[in-house]
Amino acid sequence: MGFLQDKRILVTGVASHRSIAWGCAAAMRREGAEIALTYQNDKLKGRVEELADQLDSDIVLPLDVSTDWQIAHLFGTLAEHWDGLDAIVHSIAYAPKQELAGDYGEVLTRDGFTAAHEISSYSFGAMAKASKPLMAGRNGALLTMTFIGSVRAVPNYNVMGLAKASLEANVRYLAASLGPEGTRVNAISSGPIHTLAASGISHFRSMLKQVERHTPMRRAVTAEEVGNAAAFLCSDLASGITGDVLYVDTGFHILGMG
Ligand code: 0WE
Repeated sequence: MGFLQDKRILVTGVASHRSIAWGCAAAMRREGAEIALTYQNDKLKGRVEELADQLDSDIVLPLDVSTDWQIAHLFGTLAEHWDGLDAIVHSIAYAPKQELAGDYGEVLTRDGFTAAHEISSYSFGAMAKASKPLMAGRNGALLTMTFIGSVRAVPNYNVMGLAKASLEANVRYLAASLGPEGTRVNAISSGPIHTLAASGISHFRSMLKQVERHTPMRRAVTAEEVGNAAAFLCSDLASGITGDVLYVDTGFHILGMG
């Protein structure tokens, strides 16, 4: 029996079989969870439905986090399928592409800042709030994905770094808020992974190569490895862990000069 047997878990952010969210959903299914997936737009719908099929799931719902009514609608529809929800994986981020290349002080705009924070951080709190009726009182878990650019100045990561810092603060405030309900809230800080989202980023490949050369384990982390840690954090095995950021990055964050 898997360690997520009989858990119902909503996974957002699946765009392809390389997605971190897919690594999470697959690991969670392997451990016995029932999975529901969301897709961001009609272009991704068919692909996500095929992936859901591989998880024996037919709960595939639209979610674009840029409006509150879509978030409300998601949990309304989910409640027609499930009478409760045990965990949510939030694997959603966005900044305008032109703000993820070049010098921070040159490429920053008000609109880019707003979009990055709204889509990448606010959406996590909004989902936590909207899911409360389904999640309260069942030892639930919320999980989001962050990156070391939240706490270090990573070249080109720019305004996404600010948004991830906000997201990590969101994890702590939500953990304090929802702890009394029995809901735990955590983040995984993943090392860089070559996903569909990453392929839209200039210099990503050279940065990945550099991490592979220097990180203690001399290789990039995989979506499967992030998925295994995600499955653990959403399970009762992690019942004493909340408000925290777990680095799943083949050790990169422990390095100093060298
Ligand atoms: O958080 C991220 C990137 C998320 C992301 C990706 C895109 C691509 C397409 C956010 N917004 C957009 N906007 C788009 O238009 N990562 C942790 C991956 C990443 O992105 C970087 C990285 C790493 C690592 C950008 C610059 C430098 C390093």
